[in-house]
Amino acid sequence: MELWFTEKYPQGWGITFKIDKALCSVRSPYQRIDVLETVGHGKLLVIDGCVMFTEADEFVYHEMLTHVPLFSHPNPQRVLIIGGGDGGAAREVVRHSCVEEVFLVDIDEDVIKVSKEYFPTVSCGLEDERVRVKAEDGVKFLERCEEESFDVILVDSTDPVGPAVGLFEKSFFEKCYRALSADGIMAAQSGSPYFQLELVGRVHKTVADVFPIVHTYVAGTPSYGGMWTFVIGSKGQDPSLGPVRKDDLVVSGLKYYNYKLHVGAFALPNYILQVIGKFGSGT
Ligand code: AG3
Repeated sequence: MELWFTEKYPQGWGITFKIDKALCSVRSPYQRIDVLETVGHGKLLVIDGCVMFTEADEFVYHEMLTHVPLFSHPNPQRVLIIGGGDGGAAREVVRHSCVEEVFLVDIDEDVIKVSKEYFPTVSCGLEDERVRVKAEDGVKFLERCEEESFDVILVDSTDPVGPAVGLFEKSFFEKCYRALSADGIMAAQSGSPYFQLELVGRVHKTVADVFPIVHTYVAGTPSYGGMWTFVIGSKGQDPSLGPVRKDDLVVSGLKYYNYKLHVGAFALPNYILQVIGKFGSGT
């Protein structure tokens, strides 16, 4: 018997993996979490039927969510990750020696537990002594924190269904803005330009209502069916102009991000420029 897992996207699309065996299935108070051993892509983390990552290509998403904003900031010392309980984003953030303190706030403690048990090469970021992990609602955490508490905020959420809905709302981005320092930067995953084009446009415009400098950028993520988008909002530096720091981190083991790619990731196809309202503006 052959086992296959398919994440079903709208319009009759799907992303399918051949599965060796199912390793774990947890129903947390918030969502269903599954770990599957694939035949060709290592272990796969699935939340509510959506692919979170495979071991084979998680580096693309995690490096691009983190290093684009972190290298756009002159001196990121305090970083907040909302979601990201698997630890992949934290693993990338702590590569930056200027980072002094990282808060990781994920609503679902079970994601953290499952990742620690099944994905040690991803969850290792949570073990760094600079990282403080909190299992709570990111929106409530932001409401409590003082103004200008963080230099960089990263939103590593699931799709805007279930517990992540609030992480795509204007009021959430306003809270991020308030919690960011004067030259602070926020980056968030903003969906698939093939399967969720309306979402890509909506999130960009929502962030543009809050931050003075806003861009959408892309990366090639096979396990999400092709390209993926991220939105970045900045109070000071324009991240699309390229990295403002260059240190030896990039040559010391990153698998996707490099300085040229940082700039190149902001070059968008016309159909994406159209939905974010930048087509024809020369950007
Ligand atoms: N964050 C989820 C990206 C969204 C995937 N969506 C989908 N497959 N429909 C991934 C978490 C990794 N830390």
